Amino acid sequence: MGVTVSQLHEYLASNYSEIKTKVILLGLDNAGKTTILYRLKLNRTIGTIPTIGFNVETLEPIQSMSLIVWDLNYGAKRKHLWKVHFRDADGLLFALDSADSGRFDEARTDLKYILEDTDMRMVPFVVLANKQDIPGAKSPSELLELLDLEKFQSHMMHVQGCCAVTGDGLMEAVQRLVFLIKENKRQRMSHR
Ligand SMILES: Nc1nc2c(ncn2[C@@H]2O[C@H](COP(=O)(O)OP(=O)(O)OP(=O)(O)O)[C@@H](O)[C@H]2O)c(=O)[nH]1
Ligand SMILES: [Mg+2]
Repeated sequence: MGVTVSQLHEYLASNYSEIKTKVILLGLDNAGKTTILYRLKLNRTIGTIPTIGFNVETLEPIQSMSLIVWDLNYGAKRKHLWKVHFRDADGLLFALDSADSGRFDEARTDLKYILEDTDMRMVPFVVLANKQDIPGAKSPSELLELLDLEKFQSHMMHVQGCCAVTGDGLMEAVQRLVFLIKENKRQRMSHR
């Protein structure tokens, strides 16, 4: 996109005041969602057990801005319960285990299911290409191709490499998402 992280930060800080934004954090089980959420919230790695239900935390990626992040896992058979959260979502973080290529098709199917929901039609998303520390992990550009992400053209999107254990790439991912949410809102307003 040709924008540096510090430029993004400056831009966002100057354009937000007291806005509460809702973000849903989805992805296959074991992708690292809960580790990501608490690395962002606490700046440390917590020991996790598989989530049953959800975790929700408020993040403040920039001053005067609250990001309410919902980390959801209702189980493979209860994905329809995600829909409750789609209605008022401003953005999606989709976590992926970049080293688990055996499950990329499954991950893409879930992403398609989410993005094709009527309530998610205009919602921007960032793919968190997590576990970049694991040897053999696919890079963001490889994942763009392997998951055929450019097919989701009706959504503003970005793929961000990250590692929840060290925190590398996570703040960039959040800032990218906030940027896309803002751009999306601005474009929709100008089309009215
Ligand atoms: N090496 C490595 N391991 C990670 C990373 N992120 C998460 N993990 C590990 O992956 C496992 C699953 O992490 P969770 O955060 O529980 O995954 P989740 O997506 O919340 O899983 P569910 O709650 O079952 O949906 C844990 O053992 C984490 O420590 C990472 O970036 N690198
Ligand atoms: Mg979890």
